[in-house]
Amino acid sequence: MKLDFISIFPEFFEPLKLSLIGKARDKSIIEIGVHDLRDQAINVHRQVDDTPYGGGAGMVMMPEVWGKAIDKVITQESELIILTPAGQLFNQRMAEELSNSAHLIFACGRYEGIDDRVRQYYLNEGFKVREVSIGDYVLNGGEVAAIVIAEAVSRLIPGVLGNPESIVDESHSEDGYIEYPAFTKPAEWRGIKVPDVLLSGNHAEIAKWRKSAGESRANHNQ
Ligand code: JBZ
Repeated sequence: MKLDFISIFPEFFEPLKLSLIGKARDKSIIEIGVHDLRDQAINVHRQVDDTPYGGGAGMVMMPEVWGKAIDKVITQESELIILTPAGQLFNQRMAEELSNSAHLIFACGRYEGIDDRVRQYYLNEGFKVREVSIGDYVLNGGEVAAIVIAEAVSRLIPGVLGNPESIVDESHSEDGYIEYPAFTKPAEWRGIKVPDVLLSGNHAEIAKWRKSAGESRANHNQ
């Protein structure tokens, strides 16, 4: 899978050199491209934003600049992901869908967003386009959101995770499923004991306890 990130802050993507994603890049399971939007500016000021038609606060990112940047990386197999707080909420089901894609392009906006004609244009040209948000809170731009999505998606690609079994059992692997709490040694810490059943060796009882503990954890986190 190829992942391209377009942003005015390419340095935001340095963490993708680390850990499992870094290793997957070394193994060529995933390929990552980071592109400075400002390299596609159309004037000497290297301007990427302008005042909104209709007035109001903030600036809007210019369609000509985004069009040039996207045209450089897009192909018939690309999916264009525009990060915006107005987008569809990202979840594990969307991560699974996106993990089947050969090429994801993350358009990371700042300011009040990207001129909507960019979305309209690539949709009209027949490309897969989605507006996505990672949650109901305010961020300064799409970069952190894009990294969240890239991590959730890339760990679903065969060969990225050390132990692929963990994928099927973990929280959110099915809608509403929350994993049971975990314990390791010592059996008592600061006066708090590990539940006896987990030390019993009775695997049927352990499975029962874990199911119930996962359900109550899901409930108290509501
Ligand atoms: C997001 C226009 O740039 C932004 C600004 C905030 C923002 C995003 C993009 S994506 N917040 C979110 O997913 O919450």
